[in-house]
Amino acid sequence: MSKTKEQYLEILSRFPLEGTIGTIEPFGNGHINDTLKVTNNANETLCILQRINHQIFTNVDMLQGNINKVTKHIRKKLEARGEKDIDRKVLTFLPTLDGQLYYFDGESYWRVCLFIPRSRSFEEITPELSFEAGKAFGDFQFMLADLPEGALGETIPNFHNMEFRLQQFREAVQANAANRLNEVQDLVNEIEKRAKSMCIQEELYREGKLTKRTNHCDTKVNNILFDENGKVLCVIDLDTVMPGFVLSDIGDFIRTGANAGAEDDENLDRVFVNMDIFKSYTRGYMETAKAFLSPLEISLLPYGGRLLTYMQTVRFLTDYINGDTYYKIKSPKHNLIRTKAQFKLLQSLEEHAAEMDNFMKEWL
Ligand code: ADP
Ligand code: GN1
Ligand code: MG
Repeated sequence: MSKTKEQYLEILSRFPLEGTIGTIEPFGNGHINDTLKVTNNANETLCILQRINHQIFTNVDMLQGNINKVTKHIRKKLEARGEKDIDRKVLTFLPTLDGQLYYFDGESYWRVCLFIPRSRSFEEITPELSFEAGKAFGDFQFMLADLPEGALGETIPNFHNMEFRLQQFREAVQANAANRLNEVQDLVNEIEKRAKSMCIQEELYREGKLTKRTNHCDTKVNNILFDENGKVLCVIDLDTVMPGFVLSDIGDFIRTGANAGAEDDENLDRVFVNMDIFKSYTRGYMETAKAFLSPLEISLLPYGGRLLTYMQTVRFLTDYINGDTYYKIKSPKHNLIRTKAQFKLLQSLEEHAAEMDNFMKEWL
């Protein structure tokens, strides 16, 4: 539900913004929150205004508390390294005039963060940029690795827990709420065929062989801001930064960045893994992440790409079977189209598994 300009102005008046507001327009391609770009009357971008989807992020205090801790922690690390231009290298959220981390208007929850000038994000990426993105996501995990256990809450409990996602999927299949099961039975079978082999992380965790780390958990290509020279400025979209399994942050980038097609491509011939992107992202990621990864984690990195692609296939199909209750959709079959595209990518990743494992030998 979009608001009138007067309503947005009323929301923005709760935050310490200077100057006169010009335009307020939708921005980005997110599937969950509503993101708006706000300019001043000189047409300079001032800030990003977001309506938090509180059906999904039910604990907004925890959510904004996490983001506050993460951005402060990263800022301190950058200061200690003597970095320059820090305001473009970490997000700055503005507290409201009465000192809160968000504003509740009686209906929705709003937050404002400063716009990072001369920055851009990409939906598709080159090998050069993906090397930089890999370094940035590895460094992001590295900078947060010393946050004390329990510092961050799980904003969405079991967010990347594959056993839990399969349980939700099976409940959806059982209920068949939108009466769509017949149409997707083949895909359901393909998911069940792979189910056990996709829950390795949870098993290794129970056996004490894998620990949890602080992850970004949404390392899509468009969640990184680059400067005009192709250098990474900043990792953004921090809603899902939380403790979890390490494969999330390489896996989701492979799923989005190394896909030659789009996440929702209807032309499945376009959807396959781009090995150059996989290799350059992994090289970049290993440059910063090898400092903390265990040999087991390193050996599992290509599996991470398959896992996150499988998980997204399961999540899109679950939502389609449920009647589209979670992701924003642009057409009635959007979640089914997304499912098919993700499944095609998964098959391509499976075909390249041995080649990817072989590539990891350099670090093992
Ligand atoms: P969503 O949940 O909608 O994906 P994001 O926080 O990822 O929300 O923002 C959507 C897009 O807006 C990003 O891909 C990026 O291009 C742009 N963006 C977000 N925050 C900023 C910022 N602080 N400065 C500049 N651009 C931003
Ligand atoms: C959602 O908000 P956005 O579009 O960056 C989702 C991710 C999915 C992604 C699929 C909180 O991310 O987990 O991987 O869509 N975020 C949440 O594109 O569910
Ligand atoms: Mg985003």
